[in-house]
Amino acid sequence: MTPAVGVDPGEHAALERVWRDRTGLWGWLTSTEHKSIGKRYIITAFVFFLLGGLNAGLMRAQLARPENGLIGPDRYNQLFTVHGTTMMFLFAVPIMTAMGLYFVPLMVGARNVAFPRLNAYGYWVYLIGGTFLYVQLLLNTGPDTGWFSYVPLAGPGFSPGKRVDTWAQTVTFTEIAALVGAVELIVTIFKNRAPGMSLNRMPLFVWAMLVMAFMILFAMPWVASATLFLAMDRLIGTHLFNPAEGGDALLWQHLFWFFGHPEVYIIFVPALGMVSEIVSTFTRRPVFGYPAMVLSLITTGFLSFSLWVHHMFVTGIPELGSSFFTAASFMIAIPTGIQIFCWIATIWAGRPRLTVPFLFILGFVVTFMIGGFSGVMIASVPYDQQAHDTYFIVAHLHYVLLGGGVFPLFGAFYFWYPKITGRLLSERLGRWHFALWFIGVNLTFFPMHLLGLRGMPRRVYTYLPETGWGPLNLLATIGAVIVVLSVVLFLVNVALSRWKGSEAGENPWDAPTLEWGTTSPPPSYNFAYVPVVEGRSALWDRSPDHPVVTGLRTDMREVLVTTLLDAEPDHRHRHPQSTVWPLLTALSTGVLFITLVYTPWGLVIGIVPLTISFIGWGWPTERDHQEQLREEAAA
Ligand code: HEM
Ligand SMILES: [Cu+2]
Repeated sequence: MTPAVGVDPGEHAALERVWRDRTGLWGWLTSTEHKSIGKRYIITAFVFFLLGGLNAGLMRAQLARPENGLIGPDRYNQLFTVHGTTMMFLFAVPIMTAMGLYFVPLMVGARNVAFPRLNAYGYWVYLIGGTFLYVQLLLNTGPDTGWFSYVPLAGPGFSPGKRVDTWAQTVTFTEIAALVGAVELIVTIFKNRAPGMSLNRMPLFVWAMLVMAFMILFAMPWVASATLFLAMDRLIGTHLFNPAEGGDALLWQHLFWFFGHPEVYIIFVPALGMVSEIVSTFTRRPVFGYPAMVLSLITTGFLSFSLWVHHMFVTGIPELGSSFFTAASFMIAIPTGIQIFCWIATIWAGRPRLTVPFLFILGFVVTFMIGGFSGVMIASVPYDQQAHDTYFIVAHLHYVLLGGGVFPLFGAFYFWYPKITGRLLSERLGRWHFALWFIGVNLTFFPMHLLGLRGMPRRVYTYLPETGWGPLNLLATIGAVIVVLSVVLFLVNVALSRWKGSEAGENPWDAPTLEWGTTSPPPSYNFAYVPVVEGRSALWDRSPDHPVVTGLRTDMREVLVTTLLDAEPDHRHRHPQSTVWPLLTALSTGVLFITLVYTPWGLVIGIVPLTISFIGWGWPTERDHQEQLREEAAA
């Protein structure tokens, strides 16, 4: 790789030597570089999106006409469960953390994430968990109790076999990976920002990632306890969820939704950050009302923890309680409303360039608002009692998840693809992709509102012709075909542009954030000279002979650690080498969790390789020793 303009070739060569991964397969397996991990994380999550889409396509094919015989009830149960589980646990949350793990270090001017080995571990654990789920689906032992696996259906009494255990362990794997990602993001943002990037100068995407990471930290432990309790009830005969023996079935729903509601905002909050970056770049002005934007993100994070009971309105909870959760559910519309008004103000005052990323943002606003409106409807108890468990809910949840998550993500792909690959995606194919996607999504999901109002329940594999649900279902399936076409077009675009796309250069969009201040793709060390940030829009506010940080060592991996509030230089830190131990530790974790599905002895068997790999992880190498000596000599 050639050095960036203005970088001394000697300096570049020295930095490359210490920061670059080994080449070949071994280098890939041992990499601890955030861009390498981030990229494979994004690709893996996208593959899970395609697999989840495949499940959805099969379901839509089955539902296209009444009494269709394509897929039987057992298969159908597995399909919607694996689809929901994939989309939520293996696609939406991981792809958001992955975007953070790739871009946050670049956006704050750091060389890598704070704990690079842990980062690699998180990715491998996630990959093993996802693969396990799909192996089980192919073996026809995929989970079949829905993505929230309610007890008592999911308990030992009604779901013998290993299907639910598979679900519980898949979720456990992804919890670990998500927590790892959250810890990485929080510490990197708090301690590795470039000098000058005080908290009130952080890009809105970084703020969104910070809020998301804290939400993961507070939400995941609840579902972790839930899946652990479920596994215990099933595996060693505890009765935590069994009312007959003093347990509590409703406890499951409280634990699950105390995580599950924040979960959708864990997907939505980073998307808000993406929207802000794209709006700002393509109107060429900072987003209007920075403090209001930041406070709205934080408020959304807090409020999202006070809504969970709106998923439980039909469980017979007291009326006063329901009213409280209705009010809270209405309230969450306020911070999102503020953000939308701030974007409108920004666009109003600027002159927007209608590039493909910007089109996806416009699509996001329209689609997400439809989902928001149906959300306000079902937040009111009497309406929810009517719509509960019908296709109205399926329509609503896809409008918010696709509108609030996938639209911004596609925008973000078009926006950042040139930074990752060095080439731009085709705008012409991109416009077709956008148009088909927008039409397809609305055609698939809008009719579901009507189906729900006409009484079609969710999670049914077929229906009678007399119900009259046939035509709208056919329409929805035609919509799904258009969605598939649009995604194929996207894949073609990605593949063609990889080879034939026009060269991006450092900053093709003239964007303000730091990641655009280095080559595309960035070198292994990100920045030859760690930048000093002079304003909220780092690149736009940069003075002609802008200052940089000098004096970091180039004969070993050394990074600058800064203070939490003002990002003043605090100390230097020796950064660990790449290693294979995170992979081995993840494999050991996999052995532990997967054998636990089949026998409680899994704990005893799995603890042995896990202990060995943790010891290996912490074992100092000769190189560590040498570097430590050099460090001491210099001090
Ligand atoms: C655009 C492609 C998609 C199509 C065609 C699609 C279609 C479907 C269908 C047919 C169902 C089952 C309805 C039922 O029988 O109850 C379903 C359920 C679901 N979908 Fe999607 N979906 C898509 C994308 C997504 C995405 C992107 C997400 C999340 C980010 C998602 C999350 C869910 C969830 C959570 C469920 C509920 C599963 C359950 O009932 O346990 N879907 N979807
Ligand atoms: Cu909710």
